[in-house]
Amino acid sequence: MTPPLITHLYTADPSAHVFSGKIYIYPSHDRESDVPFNDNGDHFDMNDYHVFSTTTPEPPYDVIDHGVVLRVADVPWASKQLWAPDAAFKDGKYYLYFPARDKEGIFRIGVAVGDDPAGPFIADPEPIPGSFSVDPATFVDPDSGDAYMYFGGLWGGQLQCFQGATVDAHGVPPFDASWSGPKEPAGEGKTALFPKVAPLSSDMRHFASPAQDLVILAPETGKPIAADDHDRRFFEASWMHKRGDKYYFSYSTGDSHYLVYAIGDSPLGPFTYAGRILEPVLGWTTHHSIVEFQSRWWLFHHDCEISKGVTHLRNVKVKELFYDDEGKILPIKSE
Ligand code: FUB
Repeated sequence: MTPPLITHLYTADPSAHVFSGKIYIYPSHDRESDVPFNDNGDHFDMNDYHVFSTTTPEPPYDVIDHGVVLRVADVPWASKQLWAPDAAFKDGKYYLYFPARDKEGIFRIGVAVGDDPAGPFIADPEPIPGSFSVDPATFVDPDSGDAYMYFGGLWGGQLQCFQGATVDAHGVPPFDASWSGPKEPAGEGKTALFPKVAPLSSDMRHFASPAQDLVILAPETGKPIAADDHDRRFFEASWMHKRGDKYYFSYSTGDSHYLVYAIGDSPLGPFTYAGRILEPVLGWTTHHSIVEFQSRWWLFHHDCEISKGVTHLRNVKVKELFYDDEGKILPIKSE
């Protein structure tokens, strides 16, 4: 069994990046709460972020906790629920991206800026215009230097609440509260909802153009994944990495509990579903990142080993990831 990487706090949703020759991990900081469990994830009531770093993804780990780098109280527009964050580096600055509910209870995505990968980070006073839902994952293309944000999460993450045909000045449909709760498109002939992608502007604090669907195709039909295909449809936990000239978009299937991936030739898609990365783990959620370190590839993810299965009290783990000769990820079968 892979040992937890961090044991003195509950941590989840690890976004790992190599900055200055070290692995920095930007996870959610889970905590006990008295909010009742529900399908909306209200019990995931996190209120700050820590940053961690390590020089080895193999035991014995040497993880450093750099302490609290941002609190919900430091974010002028946010009310609660600091969910899965990510980070990026560009032109000498580090950017921490994070979802939180705004004062109206709607999830938006914020950015906080710092001079060091270990923080601290100062939050912009407003969420990123045109952002909504949860789970931002930022990808800076190692070849072009272009930056993109991928985001979205169903049910508690509210992605299904933004389906209208009309849009505001930022290209975002109005929030439709009638889709709140465990709802999503379903039925014969219906297409799944897709994650969103937006190119980031050169200041890394705005979308250069409105977010668009990142379409995921079924390999056997070449058509978009069907809404009822819960073993393969996008639910949450976007991540992008590039290996060779191929782009790999990976994600969680939510209520079927897989980590899966799709391959494409452009960061904007389309992507074709390519298979599973990780089977269900202990706990409801599964969420990850994939990073190359010293010419080997690593899957950071979480499960609920330390809390013995309490869904909102999770712990980060890391496993080596292998590819076959055709560039397909070899699925990790079990612990
Ligand atoms: O940590 C809160 C939520 O749980 C994340 O935003 C989801 O991806 C799931 O891991």
